[in-house]
Amino acid sequence: MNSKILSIREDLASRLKPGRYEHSLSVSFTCMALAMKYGFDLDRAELAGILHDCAKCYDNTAIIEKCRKYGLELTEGELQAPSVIHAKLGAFLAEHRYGVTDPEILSAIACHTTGKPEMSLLDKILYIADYIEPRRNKVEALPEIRRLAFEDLDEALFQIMEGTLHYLESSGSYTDTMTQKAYHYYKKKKEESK
Ligand code: DGI
Ligand code: FE
Ligand code: FE
Repeated sequence: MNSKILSIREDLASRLKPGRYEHSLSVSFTCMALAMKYGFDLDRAELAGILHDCAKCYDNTAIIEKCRKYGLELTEGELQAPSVIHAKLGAFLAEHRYGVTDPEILSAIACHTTGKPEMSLLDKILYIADYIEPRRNKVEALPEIRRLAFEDLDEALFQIMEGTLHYLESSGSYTDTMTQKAYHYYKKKKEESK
């Protein structure tokens, strides 16, 4: 086992609410399961998963304050959809509080909420694991998407992006530019591959 992982877990268990910590553990194991299927390093997948929501120990106001304090620039869209910002601060904390230097892990944490065009394998694994982890139960299509995640990673990615966008639109939430860019990129890719 990666020696860092136990001390990171201990720290997160003391900072996150129990449900959020449980979700983080569940995402880390789901990341490892997807890494087994698609051939990615298990320790790196686990680390991305356990840390992905590390900024969620703060509320959105505190998250924005911390971004200002650490010089992390926020776009107008992010300020209008503040629930996406924990991903950016999370990547910063992963590096500066937890000592992660692996750029692929930091990238996966930074884009785990919105996705982005041209995602790496680890970016996709974390984005999908966050959505399908066994403790999640809010989305009706989850059983089908869980099965799909282990059959066709890109199709699962697309369906999750589409479902998230529909959900945000139907609930009247502002959708961040990156959420839209990511969706349109993968929609075009899917159409071109037909
Ligand atoms: O942190 P989690 O709850 O595990 O999940 P997450 O990081 O995927 O997303 C956190 C929330 O952000 C979730 O309720 C969906 C929402 N979200 C994702 N993209 C956007 C968004 N909210 C708005 N307003 N706009 C977006 O583009
Ligand atoms: Fe998150
Ligand atoms: Fe999460």
